[in-house]
Amino acid sequence: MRIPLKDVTPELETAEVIGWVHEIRDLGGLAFYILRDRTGFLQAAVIKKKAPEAVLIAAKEVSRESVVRIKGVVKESDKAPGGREIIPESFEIISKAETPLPLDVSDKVLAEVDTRLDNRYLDARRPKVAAIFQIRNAATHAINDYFYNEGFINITTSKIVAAATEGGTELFPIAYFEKEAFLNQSPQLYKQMMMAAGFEKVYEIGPIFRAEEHNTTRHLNEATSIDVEVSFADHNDVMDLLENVIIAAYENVDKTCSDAIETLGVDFSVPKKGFPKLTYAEAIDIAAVSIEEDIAYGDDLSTSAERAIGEEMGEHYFITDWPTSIKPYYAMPYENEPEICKAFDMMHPRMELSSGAQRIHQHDLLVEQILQKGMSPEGFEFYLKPFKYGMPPHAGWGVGMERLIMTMLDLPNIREAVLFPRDRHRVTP
Ligand code: AMO
Repeated sequence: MRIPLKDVTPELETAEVIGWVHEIRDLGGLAFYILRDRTGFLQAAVIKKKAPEAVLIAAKEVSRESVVRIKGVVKESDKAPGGREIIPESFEIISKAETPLPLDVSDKVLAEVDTRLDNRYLDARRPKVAAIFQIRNAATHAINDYFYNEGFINITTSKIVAAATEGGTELFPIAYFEKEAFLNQSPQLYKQMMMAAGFEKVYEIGPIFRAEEHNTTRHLNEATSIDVEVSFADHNDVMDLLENVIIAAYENVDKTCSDAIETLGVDFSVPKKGFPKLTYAEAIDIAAVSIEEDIAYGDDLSTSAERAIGEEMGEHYFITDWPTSIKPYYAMPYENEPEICKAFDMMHPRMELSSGAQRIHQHDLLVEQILQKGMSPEGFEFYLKPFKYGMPPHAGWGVGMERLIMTMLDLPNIREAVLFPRDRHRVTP
């Protein structure tokens, strides 16, 4: 029976292992083969004068990144990774890798991001890359658990849609028989409709598609959104929920991924509850004194503005009370001051992680806001109708999964947090 490499110890005396040949070091009379599987490394030492003939033949023929099966005696060894090594009695090449490799898996030669993404299956053999996806898995697991334990219903909504949710521009049109259709930018309209359906607390973790032209280190054309909607809740309630979800994700990573964090060598700490809240007006004031370009009340926050405010804050924080004019039509204006609305962004010092709001639940006010934004209510009929038949007050948010992982692990590029990124130039692999 095959034993995971991390479980190979001298106490076993003998072991059968399968792994990839991560490194080969031939010292003449002695050759080392560092095997790798998803659990770790194991050194195989072939002593040429003592090894069986069949072992010598395979050991000579094998190339890096081939898959091999080795049976042999396990011994202590000070210099080997994990303080032990295996002395092969049999050495079988299960799948030989061609040479040269498209990418160096042992990290001796660092490849360009494009080469790495073109050969993602090889890139993901690198422990530093695998660690990111172990961590993403732990974060996703914790988020699903949190919602399940809090009584949320996990929903799956269609990604083929007839209308824009976040405004008209960033849509990918698709060929859908004789109809006009698009890839969905956000489950926004659907999660709101499920409030009309009486589900009360829903969430979805799924793809969103944004036809943004710009190619940056923090935008993808296909991203993963963690979307939430809650009835009988206001913006403050869902900001509180958002903090809890973020902290739950960090806590599970902290608890279950210490090896992966060590592999990545990142400075990891769980954020503290009670993220500070800045109003949009306060945020603009901070940006205005810190950045060179002009910025005034009513402007969107540019990347440099976000960075300046982030530096000042130094931890996760919220920006609240946005001008109604620059937030989507569905954000609820304050009753006594309708120029500002109950929308918020949740920020990491490096970038925006989430947007959310208490939503408008009154049909006529919603139609008014859609018209105000220069959009046409006709295109939204399926969405607007539920607001006429008993729509509860509700609030929600969306968090970008890749940005969450990118900021959690201080990754330089959002592409590091997704297995097969889709960007302005990439649709393969
Ligand atoms: P918004 O458009 O701000 O809000 O998106 C929410 C979060 O999703 C992530 N995100 C992206 N990540 C990578 N690449 C992209 N192109 C991209 N676009 C968005 C970000 C962002 O903060 N319907 C609202 C949410 C709501 O109010 O419930 C929405 O989609 O982390």
